[in-house]
Amino acid sequence: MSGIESVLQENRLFPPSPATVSAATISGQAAYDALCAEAEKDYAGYWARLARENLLWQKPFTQTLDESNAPFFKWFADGELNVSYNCLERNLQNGNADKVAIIFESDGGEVNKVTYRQLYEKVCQLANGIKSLGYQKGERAIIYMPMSVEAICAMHACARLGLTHSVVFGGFSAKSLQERIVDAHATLVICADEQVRGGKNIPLKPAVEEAFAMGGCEHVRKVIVYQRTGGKVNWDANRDVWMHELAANQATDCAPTWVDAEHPLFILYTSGSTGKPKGVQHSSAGYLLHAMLTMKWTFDIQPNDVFWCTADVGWVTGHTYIAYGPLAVGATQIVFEGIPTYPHSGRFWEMIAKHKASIFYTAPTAIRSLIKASESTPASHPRNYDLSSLRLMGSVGEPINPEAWMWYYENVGGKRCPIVDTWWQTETGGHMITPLPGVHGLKPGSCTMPFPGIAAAIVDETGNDVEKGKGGFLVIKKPWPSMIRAIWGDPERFVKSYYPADFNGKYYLAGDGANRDLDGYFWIMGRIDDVLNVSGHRLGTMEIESALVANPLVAEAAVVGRPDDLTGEAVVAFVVLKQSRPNAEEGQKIAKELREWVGKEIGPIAKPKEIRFGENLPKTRSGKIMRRLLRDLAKGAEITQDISTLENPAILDQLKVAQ
Ligand code: 6R9
Repeated sequence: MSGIESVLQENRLFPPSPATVSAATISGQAAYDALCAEAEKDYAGYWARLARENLLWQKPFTQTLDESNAPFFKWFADGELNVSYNCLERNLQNGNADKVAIIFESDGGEVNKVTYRQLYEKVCQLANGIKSLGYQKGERAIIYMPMSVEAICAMHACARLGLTHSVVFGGFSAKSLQERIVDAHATLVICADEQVRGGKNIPLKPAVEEAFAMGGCEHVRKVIVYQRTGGKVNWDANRDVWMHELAANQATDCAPTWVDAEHPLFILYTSGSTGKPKGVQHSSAGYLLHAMLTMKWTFDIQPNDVFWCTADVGWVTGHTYIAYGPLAVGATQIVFEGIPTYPHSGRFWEMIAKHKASIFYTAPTAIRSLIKASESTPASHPRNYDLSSLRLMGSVGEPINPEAWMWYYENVGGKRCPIVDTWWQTETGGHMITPLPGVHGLKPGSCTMPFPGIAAAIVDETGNDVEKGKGGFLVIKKPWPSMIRAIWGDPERFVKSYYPADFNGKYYLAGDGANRDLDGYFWIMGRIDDVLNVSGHRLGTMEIESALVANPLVAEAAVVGRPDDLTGEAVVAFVVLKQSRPNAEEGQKIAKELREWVGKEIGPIAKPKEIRFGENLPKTRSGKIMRRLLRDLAKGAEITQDISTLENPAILDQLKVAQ
């Protein structure tokens, strides 16, 4: 495993302060060890206890883990519950009815606070509206909306009725939307007229219409439209319904539809190493259990906290740590519509001060861009804001480099606030490896230790444990409640992707390389497959390649990542055109065109940062593209590897230059 055996040099250790330890829900090493020991001794019993203590069951489960059809595991399968009930009625019953659930701040800075009772009523009215349109448990709804209270309501209205939702990030193109509508066989689409980001209105509904025009979406019966801006939209009176009109005269109560523990709460599409995006299917009970436990143990949520996760509901982080986790534990949370740099790059710090956020959860890419901004625009430096309300901070989405960690720790957290660097994935549902603030000493850049009960390990190609200090494949050795249940419609791909036979078929293969230091701390080294991580967003190289070759000008394309100071990784595409290799000027024009094309095919996040043209791609005599070579070329590294098997060495010179 070359490249991930790097010996780590990070020796700084930040132990938790005695005050943090004594105040924390999981307080001290002994408390953590006791939980791990309990899970070790009676794995199913441990999760069963937690599921009984944390979830509200309509019908209690008697069976904990069903492994009879492994790796299609089932948890708490004969129990019945409703996820939205667990997040909303729970809070009406336990004295939180008038507590603020959501502090919403719009892109332009307007603030709207919603209590648990108001949220419950809004969700119920929308759910009743959806019911009145004839929708029933088991159908799928696509949600294509901006960050808003309404998007969270849409997710909960679906959950309340037993509809499986699939949120599509508002930055995805019409084509990506169409693929998801078709793959999920959705019958309902919930969207907005437009979204507002960085002071600009960006249309959403037209993308829905474009998606329909591509065909294959005939199963969609209705489109519910949230009026965000009042911008002009086309209207199909038979199909389109305004959300506010649909909800207006509905009852403010809506009895939940009880579902099985394993009922699919949602499908979320994510990039894999091959082909089209995978529809990651999650359960109801196991998923919610882990969302709650991690809110309680990782974020150590307390009644007076103001929690802020800056993710978008279009990603898994926005599902678990905005739409479900915080509500299930009765937290007050900030939901932000906009972007960190508008109207100025002190916006995050300004909002923390304004709303007195106490827990702040963001991504390394945001931190890096704000470091850069605070250097060029000193007024946006966190030191200019009162961040004394913060007590805990988190990081997610990609490895955080120690420099960014230190800056975050010193300048945002004032050296007082522990940082929980949480490693997890769309497929895992919630945190898997993370410090607990009252337990673990922190090392900048390490996600530290497994969450209690999570059997994380590092193995070699044959599935054997590697020694501490050595690199290998990150695996989870035992099934856990919030794990992916299936790839929607493709059980074979599920087994092949996550339980491949070469790792003896028993362990969940995460797709990340990792290293464990001599203290047992985990260090994530990044993906080992053809998945890139650009600004914390997962992109499959194959997906971008297929988008490129779908362009009439392109004969062949190979996409690799190269390290980028700001975005972690950047997309570099090597392209062979059907016409001859373009000169510099022509090349620039075509590169621009291809970038736009990829933006249309997938979404702006997938646009290659750089496109290089060659008469061919470097291939072995057997015709395989030499990707490792391309990676070296992309980062401008000297070519040291053996190129004797290369069919056409002359083209290397062409591919060295960016156009
Ligand atoms: C939650 C989320 C998952 C991939 C994962 C890994 C990377 C996420 C990380 C991290 C190092 C962390 N990743 N958190 N790497 N340290 N704290 O991001 O889900 O979009 O599915 O991405 O992100 O490579 O495999 P998802």
